[in-house]
Amino acid sequence: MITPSIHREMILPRIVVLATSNPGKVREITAILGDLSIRIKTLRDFSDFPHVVEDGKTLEENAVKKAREIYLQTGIPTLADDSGLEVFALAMRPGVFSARYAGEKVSYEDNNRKLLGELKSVSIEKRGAQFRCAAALVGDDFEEVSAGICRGTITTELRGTGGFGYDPLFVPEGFDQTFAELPIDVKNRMSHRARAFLRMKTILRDRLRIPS
Ligand code: ITT
Repeated sequence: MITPSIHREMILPRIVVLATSNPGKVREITAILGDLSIRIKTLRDFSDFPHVVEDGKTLEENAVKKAREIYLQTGIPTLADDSGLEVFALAMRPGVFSARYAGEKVSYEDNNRKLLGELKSVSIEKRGAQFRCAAALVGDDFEEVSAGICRGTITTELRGTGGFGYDPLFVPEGFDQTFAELPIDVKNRMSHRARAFLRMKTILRDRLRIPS
């Protein structure tokens, strides 16, 4: 005979909090995890959540910190994403500082303009870059991290209106369009975030005992 607790595990989707205030990330991550039997809550579902200071030296440290602090507030297994753009000609900058490259409280446009300015005299062959994403999952007795990278080049002008952040400047390897010009399902198949969260799917299934 099936016991009530086992029965509940089999039929109720697990709830997971996605600890990001970036709507672009929410759209992408919910699509990437779409076939997993979980219910995703975002920070908007909670009236009061702490602002997490991102003072880690690496994307991994920041991702774990964001997930850990929200998990401690909610008691619900929490996912977080910390990502950045690493430009080879700029010694991997802006990297962990991608969100505040042009300063505190700046717009995506400000960051993109700054990047174009810094690369003004760099030829197209030397404009190689990569997006890197660290995904973290924190729960009762575990902290897990998975990472993903997507290589490409930085254009000389802004192109496209989709996506967010540096997407109008980033052409992924094997394509001619920027992430902001490509359909979102194409980005979601091969981006840094797709790669990190595809690995995270296996971890989620294992840690939260989600049936395949
Ligand atoms: P949360 O911390 O609330 O998740 P955030 O926007 O502050 O949101 P990050 O600290 O991870 O996120 O900052 C990463 C920055 O890198 C982000 O603001 C973008 O400018 C850029 N970025 C990250 N992923 C990107 C992507 O897929 N496309 C374009 N730019 C991206």
